[in-house]
Amino acid sequence: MSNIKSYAERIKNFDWSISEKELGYKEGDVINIGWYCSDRICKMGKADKLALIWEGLGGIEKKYTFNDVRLKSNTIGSFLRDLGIKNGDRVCLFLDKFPELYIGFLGILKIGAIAQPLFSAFGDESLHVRLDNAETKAIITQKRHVSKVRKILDQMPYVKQIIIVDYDGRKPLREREIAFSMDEVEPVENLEIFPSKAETTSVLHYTSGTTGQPKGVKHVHYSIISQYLTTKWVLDLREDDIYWCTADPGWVTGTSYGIIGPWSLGITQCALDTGFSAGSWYKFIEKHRVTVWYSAPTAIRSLMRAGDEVVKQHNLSSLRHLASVGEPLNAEAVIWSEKVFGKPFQDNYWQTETGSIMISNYPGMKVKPGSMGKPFPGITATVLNPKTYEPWEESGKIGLISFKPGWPAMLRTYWGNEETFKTKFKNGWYISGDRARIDKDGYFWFVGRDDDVINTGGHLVSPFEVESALLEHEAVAESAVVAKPDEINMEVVKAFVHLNPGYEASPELELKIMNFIRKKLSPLAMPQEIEYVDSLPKTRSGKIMRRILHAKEWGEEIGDTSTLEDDE
Ligand code: 6R9
Repeated sequence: MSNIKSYAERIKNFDWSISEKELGYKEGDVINIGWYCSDRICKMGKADKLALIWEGLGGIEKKYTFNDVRLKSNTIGSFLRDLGIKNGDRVCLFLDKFPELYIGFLGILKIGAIAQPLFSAFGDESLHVRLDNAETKAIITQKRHVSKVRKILDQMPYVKQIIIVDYDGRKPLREREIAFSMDEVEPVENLEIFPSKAETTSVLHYTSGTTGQPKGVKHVHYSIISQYLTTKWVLDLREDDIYWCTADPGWVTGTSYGIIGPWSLGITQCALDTGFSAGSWYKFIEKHRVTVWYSAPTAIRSLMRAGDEVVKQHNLSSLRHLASVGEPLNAEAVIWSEKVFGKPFQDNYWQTETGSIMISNYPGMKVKPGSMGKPFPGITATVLNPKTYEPWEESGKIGLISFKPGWPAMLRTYWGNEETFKTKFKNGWYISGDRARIDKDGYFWFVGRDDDVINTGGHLVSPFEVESALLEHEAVAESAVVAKPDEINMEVVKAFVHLNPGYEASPELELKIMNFIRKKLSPLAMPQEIEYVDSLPKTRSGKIMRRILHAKEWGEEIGDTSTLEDDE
C-alpha cells in the first residue's frame, strides 16, 4: 500500500496540519529545516541510519549516518558563525555534488543564515549577477571553481570570506580565502540552533525570466511542511527505501527533494557526482539497490537512446517507484520506462517559485502517458483564460497554469524585486507562466511556456542573459536568442547574430563566440548554433521579435506580424 493510500480520499478535507502534526510543529513554534533534517531524525532513534551514500569520480565512496550529518552540519554552522556569519546573511554554495553541498546546506540553515546554492558549472558572469543581487557574504566552494570567484572578487566588496572545502595546501590561499575540511576538523557536538520561525528566510534559488536579470526566489523555513508531505505522498518514500534524486542541489529539485524531502523523513539517499552515462547510472542503481528514483526527461530520453540492451546487463529489480520533473515528459518515454523497468516514470510539475510539487501522478492512480497528472491535495490549480484571467469553464481549453496562493512552500518574494513578484498574481491567482489544458477527468496536459524562457534539458535559460553576454563579444553588434528543437534536450539555445563591421562570418568565429558564452555563463546557456544575419525582425519601437525567429525554428505559423509589433 502506498503512503498516499487513496488520492480521492486525500483531497477531501485536506489540511496542511496533517504535515504539521507529523513533524510535531504547531503555529508559532521554532521551525528550523537544518534541525528537522538531522537532529530530529537522530532524536527519533535513527542516529546510526545511513543518510547519504555518495559516489564521486574514480569510484570513491563516502557514507554518512544521520548522526554524521547532524555533527558535520553543526561543525559547518559553528565554523561559519566563528567567521562572523549571522542569521539573515547569504551564504552561497558553489560546489559540485560534494557531500559538503548537502550537509553544508543544513549547516547554513542551522545558524539562521540563508543558503544560496548556485550551479557549479556557472561561469564568472552568471555567478557575479547572482551574488551581486544577494550581496552574498560568504561562498563555500572548491579548488576547481575558485578561479571563477577570484576573477570577479574585486567587484564584490560584500563577499567577506571564500571557504574552500578541498584545499590541499599546494598553492597559497589568496585574499579572503580560508580552508575548511568537514571530515578533518573536530566535530561540534552541541550547536546553538537559530530559533527560526515559519516565515524566516531559508533558501534563495535563482531562476531565469525573459527580461531582466535572474530572480532570487525567496523561500522560508515553513516550506518544509509542503516538501515533507509531497515527498511522502508523491515520491512515496518509506523507511527502508534507498532513494536517488539525480538533480543537482544547485537547482531547486536538488534541494527540495534532494535534501529537505528525504532527510525530513529520515530516508537514506544516494548521490552520484560523476557525469552521465547510461551504464554508470544503471550500475549505480544496481550497486546501491536504489528503490525510488527521481529524475528528469532529458536523462530518461538519453537512457532510452542508449537502448534496452544495456538495461538488461544490470539487475535493476530493486526499483519500485520512478518519478520525473523539469520539462515535458513525452508519452513515449513513459511507455518505454514501463517496458524496460517494469514501471512507468510518473511525471510531476512544479517550479522554483512553487518550492514543492504542485501537479502530479500518484502511486495507485491511473497514469495517462504524456499528462502531468492532478493537483496535490490542498492545491487549487486551474488554467486561466489568458484574456480575462478567469478559469476556463469547459475542459480542454488551453490556458495559464495558475494556483491559489497560500501553500507552505510558495515563494515569499523575489529578492530585492517585489515589483516583479507582484506581476505574478492576477485575480487572486499565482500565474506560473506555463500553459496547459485540463481534460474531462481533471488531468493536466502541458502545452508550453508562456514566455521566451528556454528550457534546455530541464534547465531554464534566459534569452536576455545570453543576448547581453553576446553583446560583450567584440564581433557582435546585435543578437536574438531563441530555443531550437533538439531530440534529447527538447530545446537548445540558438543565437541569431548581426556582426559588427570588419568581422567576417565564419565557422571559426562561431566557435569562438560559443566558447565565450560557455565560459561567461555556462555550458547550458552556450548557443548550439549561431546563425549570422544582416538584420533582426523588430517592432516599431525597436524591440527584437524573438517570436518570429522562434516560429521559424519550430516550423510554426508566424501569424499576423502587425499585431505582434504592438504586442511586444
Ligand atoms: C522543478 C523545476 C520550472 C519550469 C516550469 C515548466 C517546466 C517543470 C514540468 C515542466 C512540463 C513538467 N516544467 N516540470 N514542464 N512538464 N512535468 O523544474 O523548477 O527549474 O524553476 O523550472 O520547468 O516550464 O515552469 P524550475
